[in-house]
Amino acid sequence: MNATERSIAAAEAHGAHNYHPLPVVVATAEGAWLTDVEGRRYLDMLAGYSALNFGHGNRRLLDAAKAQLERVTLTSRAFHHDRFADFCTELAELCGKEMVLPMNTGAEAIETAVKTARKWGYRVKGVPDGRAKIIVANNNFHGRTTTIISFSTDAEARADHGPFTPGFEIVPYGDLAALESAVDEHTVAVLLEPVQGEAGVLMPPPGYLAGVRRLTAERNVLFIADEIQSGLGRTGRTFACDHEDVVPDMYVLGKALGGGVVPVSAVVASADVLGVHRPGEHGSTFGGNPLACAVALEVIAILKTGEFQERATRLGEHLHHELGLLVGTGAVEAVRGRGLWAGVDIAPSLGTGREVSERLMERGVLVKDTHGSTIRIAPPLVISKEDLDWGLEQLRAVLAG
Ligand code: IF1
Repeated sequence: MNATERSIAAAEAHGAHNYHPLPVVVATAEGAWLTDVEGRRYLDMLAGYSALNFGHGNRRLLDAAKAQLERVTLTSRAFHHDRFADFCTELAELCGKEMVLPMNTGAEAIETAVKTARKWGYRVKGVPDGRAKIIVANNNFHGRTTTIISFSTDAEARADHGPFTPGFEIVPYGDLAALESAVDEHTVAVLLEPVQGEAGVLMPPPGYLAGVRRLTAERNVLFIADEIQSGLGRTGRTFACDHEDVVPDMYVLGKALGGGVVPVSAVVASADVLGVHRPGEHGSTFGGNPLACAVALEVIAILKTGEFQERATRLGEHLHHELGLLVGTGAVEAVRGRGLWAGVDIAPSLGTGREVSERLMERGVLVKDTHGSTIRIAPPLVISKEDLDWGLEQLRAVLAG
């Protein structure tokens, strides 16, 4: 057995089988490129599901992490530390909000947003205790905790994980009329992805986000935008909501906020909303730790330049132009997305998304399928036009059979 086979065999023997990874064992990475244990190189067109927007081994992020590693990495929130205030101040400013509640994973931030909305409902809006309702969209993906899959429409995510958490209602994504009729006096929030990632990079109908914003403002309901995957430059703006000039009541952030170096997530909102939390009512051992704050502060500084949003816009236009040429050729049935983010529906006759991903892997490109014959394309935003074109060349070659 070679190093790849040995590593995979051991992983299968001792790692739970909650994933079915492509048969590649990554050893090092730099920019948009990965190198496996055999020394083979691959173009990364997944970027950790948008956690690696700023590329592998980003020098600014590694230097920020290394400097902090030598100072202090964890204090718990039992004490202050000297990066926390700056992190909260800078992130709140980036979002145009007043307060930040830091966590670690996206799911933890979603759970924090759910708990915050319910608490706001009882303590501010005056919803009777235990009656708070949160409206979500079908085909959502917000994480994998028991409460979050309670409002999932994905049978696989829900199977054998019951009993489920009540207090959620599901409406069709993009359907404002359905949302309007679902909002009632117990509704405390609407939770949406501004672009539905796992569903296959589904874009909202034009005006939908603005309509949700108007409706929730009128009905005193919190609009929670899950920008964990769509945010921080991926679609060409700092937030996907920016494309419709929509400002939600709560931004839920994760993935790229930690630069692909450390898990960092957060809920960002006004003091009226996040001010509902009192000491001891919510928290996490690692939430807002010094290392996380140091890296996230560098991510925020990078985002403030606008450089990556501009790259995602410019290269994204090129990506979508090239992918658009494949539609109608018989190989690709549809392409969706914005910026350096695309969902590509491959003609099922050519294979499943997994099969296409395996063929791309053989040509040195790594992507991830979502459902059926859809693959997602989401490279690090540092990718060069030449590398993007080379990746597209491999896709055209795979689709040509
Ligand atoms: C896996 C999917 C993507 C997310 C949005 C919250 C979270 C995610 C919009 C939770 C996480 C990850 C989870 C990862 C694969 C990936 C994923 F396929 F699962 F659905 F990107 F589409 N909101 N998405 O996309 O954040 O707790 O993971 O930090 O679970 O396999 P997390």
